Amino acid sequence: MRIQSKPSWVIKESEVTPESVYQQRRDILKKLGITLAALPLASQAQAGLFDVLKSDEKTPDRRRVLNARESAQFHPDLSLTPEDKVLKYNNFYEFGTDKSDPARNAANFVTDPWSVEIGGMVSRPFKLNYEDIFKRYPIEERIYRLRCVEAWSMNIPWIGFPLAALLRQAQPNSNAQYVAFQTLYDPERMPGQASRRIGGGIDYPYVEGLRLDEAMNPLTLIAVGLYGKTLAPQNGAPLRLVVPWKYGFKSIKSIVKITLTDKQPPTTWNRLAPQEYGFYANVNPSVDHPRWSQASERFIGEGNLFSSRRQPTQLFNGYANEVASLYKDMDLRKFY
Ligand SMILES: Nc1nc2c(c(=O)[nH]1)N[C@H]1C(S)=C(S)[C@@H](COP(=O)(O)O)O[C@H]1N2
Ligand SMILES: [Mo]
Repeated sequence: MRIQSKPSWVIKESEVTPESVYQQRRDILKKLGITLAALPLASQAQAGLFDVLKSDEKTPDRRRVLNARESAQFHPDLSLTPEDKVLKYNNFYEFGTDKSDPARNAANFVTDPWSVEIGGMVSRPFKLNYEDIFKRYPIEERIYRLRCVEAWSMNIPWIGFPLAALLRQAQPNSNAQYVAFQTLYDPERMPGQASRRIGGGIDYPYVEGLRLDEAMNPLTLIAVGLYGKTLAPQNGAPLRLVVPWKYGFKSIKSIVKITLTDKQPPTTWNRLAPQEYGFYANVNPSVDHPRWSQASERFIGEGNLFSSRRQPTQLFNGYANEVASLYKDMDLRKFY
């Protein structure tokens, strides 16, 4: 993996960042009590973070405040999508196919207790209980662009930890080349899994996959929160993947299983419409979806959806310096 001396997120966005939005972000984080930035990571992992989670203190929307170290590295100057849009404009077909469905239908989704099984071609398979995440992995805040294949995008302050940390702990063996992910399957708790009408005709559980080198890339995040709090159900509580250089459908929500394998795993959207959605799904302005262009995107920011600004799509969603080398000998039109 090649580490660039100057990552792309250091370069200022071409769009002017409205000062008010930037200031608002700082204020939000302050208000949420994100004050542990000065503490060394190890002591955060041992003390503060877990204590915060153990406390019964919950916000009105049942999310808990997370004390995460703000990472200055990741897009500190991006203007954010307002939190209410991140919470109300979602894709989570287990809770309905309309963008407004998940917020409503997932409101009472119970994610406690929760655990994830890590297994397959590893020497140390293990079961990770949700609460243990905060003891084992230092979490940090990273602002990432999220680019949906439907040509809209958001900038979101995620809280999480690199997937690589978890994979290293499982010790993938030398045959492992891919990582498969699986969402919870429970039709009683996920109405879209019980009804083809509500769930859009997907064969559940929702599954996704990455090549092992993609999974190990330092950008690839397991997110446990956003906007200073634990994830809302509609955003994939209690933990989901975030792969910022790929179309949003790769960022699988509410994960219960992670399996190392030697074969490219099946993925939900590829299985449903292979001509339209590939395994790689790298954001690419010059590889169009068969039914629409990917050259530009609607940025979901302040104001109503129809006034949102159009902006050019960036190759690998703006993360080319960090990930282009993963695909250097590949035809990106063929491996879309
Ligand atoms: N299990 C599951 N994960 C999923 C989806 C889904 O329907 N089910 N939708 C995907 C799509 S298409 C996108 S764009 C993102 C949306 O994430 P957000 O609602 O948090 O913005 O989640 C992805 N993860
Ligand atoms: Mo998407």
